[in-house]
Amino acid sequence: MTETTFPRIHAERLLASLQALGQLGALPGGGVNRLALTDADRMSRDWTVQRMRALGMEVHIDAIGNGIAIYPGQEERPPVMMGSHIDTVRTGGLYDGNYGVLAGLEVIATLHDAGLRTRRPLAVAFFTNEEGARFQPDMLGSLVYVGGLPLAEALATQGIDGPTVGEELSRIGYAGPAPVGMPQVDSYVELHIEQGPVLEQQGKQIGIVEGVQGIAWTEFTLEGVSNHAGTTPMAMRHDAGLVASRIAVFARELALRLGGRQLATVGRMEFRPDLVNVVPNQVVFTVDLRNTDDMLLQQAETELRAFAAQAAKAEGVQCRARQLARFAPVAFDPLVVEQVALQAAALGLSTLRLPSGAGHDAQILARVCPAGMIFVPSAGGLSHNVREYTAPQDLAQGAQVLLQVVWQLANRP
Ligand code: HGY
Ligand code: MN
Ligand code: MN
Repeated sequence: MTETTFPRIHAERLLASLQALGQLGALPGGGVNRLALTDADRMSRDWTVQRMRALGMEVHIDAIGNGIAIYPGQEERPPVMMGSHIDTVRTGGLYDGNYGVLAGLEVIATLHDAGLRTRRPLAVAFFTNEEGARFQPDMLGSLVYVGGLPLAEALATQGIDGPTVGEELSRIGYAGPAPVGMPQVDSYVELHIEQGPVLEQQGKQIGIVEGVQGIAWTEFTLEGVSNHAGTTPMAMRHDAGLVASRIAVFARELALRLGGRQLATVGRMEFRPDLVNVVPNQVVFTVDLRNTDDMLLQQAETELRAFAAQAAKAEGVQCRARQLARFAPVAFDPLVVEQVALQAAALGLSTLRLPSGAGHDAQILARVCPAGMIFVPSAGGLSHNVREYTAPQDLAQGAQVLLQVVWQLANRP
């Protein structure tokens, strides 16, 4: 097919579906709170499964709650899969994850309306707990799907609010009957907002994503001695709060000192007993380190843990570190990357090749099949923020590139 004969996606239908899904877990002032396996996530799953079935797709829910819908092809072969996630962070937007799943369904609807079938079947998936906000690690559902995390271990994972993945999956009715890892896929294409400022700053319409940077999440637990804020001399304190603060400052300074693409974020920090007049005896907090260079990422991890141990010792505080997630940098397959470049060019869209700063299910699927991603610009580079926004034209263009990429992949010899 040349670009003049590809069916065109229906932009209005895609935009309307994003708005409709965005109502599930909607926050009063805008944005979405749909933490994995909450009731809001259940509602979004129900809504998405209903749309998959309305397109005549066969829907499978597997034992970790991944939803995989199949649009049969002319031949019985492994499908070309599109997908992403529909769980969000606590202050999420309409597009992170949701856009990739709904654009996949828009591709199916467009082909269905045109009465078109590809040689290989097509699949659209939503993966459980991509965000890793409530349960760690992130990309948990796709990791189980590719055999990177045993199902039992994933189900036993306890969330930051108490219940385990298994308990919550059962509670919301998404502990599915399908075996994990099925169907095996031919290739995987994930359409996603960039979530960063690069495409917008460079005035580019499509990101040709070459890979994903490395991610290392560590949880620190510091145990000091609670004491009276008014009677305890400074020299007698074992202040877990002080040590946590020093480590947080060190993490920022470490990223600035290493420079390049090194990133460091302290996103969670819980003091106990968390009272104005008590020297905290315990602090639990997280450090998120990222880098496209795995050697530098490992150096950052080593320096961080060494500093944490030394700062805790100096204050007479115990320090425990627990790895919550670690993913090495991933390079996507040229089969997919070059198809994204070809189809974006065929549509006359300006492009930029770049790595992904955010983690995605595509980096996990890349372990079992050729995988790649398509980015569209994020206004102001904002994401994981209720003001997350991508212009309708960009959303539509990205979905059209997705349609053409999967069409070529699914019809190749
Ligand atoms: O943390 C990430 O990069 C992704 O949003 N889970
Ligand atoms: Mn995402
Ligand atoms: Mn995200």
